[in-house]
Amino acid sequence: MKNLINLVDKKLDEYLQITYPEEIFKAMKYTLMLPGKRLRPVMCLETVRMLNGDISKALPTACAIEMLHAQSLIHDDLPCMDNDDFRRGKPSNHKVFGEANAVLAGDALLTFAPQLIIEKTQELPPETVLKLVHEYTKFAGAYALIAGQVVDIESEGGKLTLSAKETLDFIHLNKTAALFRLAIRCGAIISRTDDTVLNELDKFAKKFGLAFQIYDDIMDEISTFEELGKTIGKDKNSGKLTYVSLYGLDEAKKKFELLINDCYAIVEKYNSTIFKDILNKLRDRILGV
Ligand code: GRG
Repeated sequence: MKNLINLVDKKLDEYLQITYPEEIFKAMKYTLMLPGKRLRPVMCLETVRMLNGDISKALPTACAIEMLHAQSLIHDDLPCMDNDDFRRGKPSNHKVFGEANAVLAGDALLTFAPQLIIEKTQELPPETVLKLVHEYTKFAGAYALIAGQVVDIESEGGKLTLSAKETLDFIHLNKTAALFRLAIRCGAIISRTDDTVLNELDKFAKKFGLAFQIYDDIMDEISTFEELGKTIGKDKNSGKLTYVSLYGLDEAKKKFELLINDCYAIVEKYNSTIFKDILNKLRDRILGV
């Protein structure tokens, strides 16, 4: 896992070159290069490895997905969205570079990412590269990531069109699971796997995404700034719709456990210590086993 994280960090730094006007590239690199868990690019690369593909062909895509993730964090922290002053243990992007540059840095990461997939992917047929860019645009856009954020903002204002449970699942399938789906689906596409495997891994990614969001919601209650690198207890204080606020801590833990067990059952069929390690880390932190 550590080797894959180091490889991703090295390639992120290499792909994103600073040039004139330096300020925008510095803002893009600031949040991108802060130490995140790199779960999405690692999952993309590990999917390729476990399906016997060549991870060098997946590096541009894995890094592009981390860029999209960084973009979503930068925009999510803006005063007009979640208004968070800290991210990855440091002041948020707009606190360092100002709001205008933070908006532009997010836009620039969002658009540079597919450019990277197109320019740097080697030894894959053009149809495969087109499929990867298609997946990227599908999951980044208004039918997934943006939809999740819109409904999240609406729900904070008390505007619910669906039931609270349906709203919460909609938000997190789109806001959180979408990028795990993107990462794993791209890994499967690069490995030229068949649709049965792709669909099974996609099912894993959806369940993992929901489990990860419940983990994130529970951590907002039980963790510290030092561990998470962002403001703690914000969801509770702002009356946000979360798995903990809707179901309570114990029920949220039970939901997490069911989802994570489903994830283990799928991963069991594949030979991946990295996926198991990720599941173990989340499970142990929440359930303490
Ligand atoms: C695509 C134009 C466009 C906008 C994006 C702002 C936004 C719309 C969406 C917000 C998505 C968001 C911030 C979801 C939260 C998902 C989540 C649980 C993030 C934390 O992920 P970790 O813990 O973070 O993997 P690190 O820092 O470790 O990478």
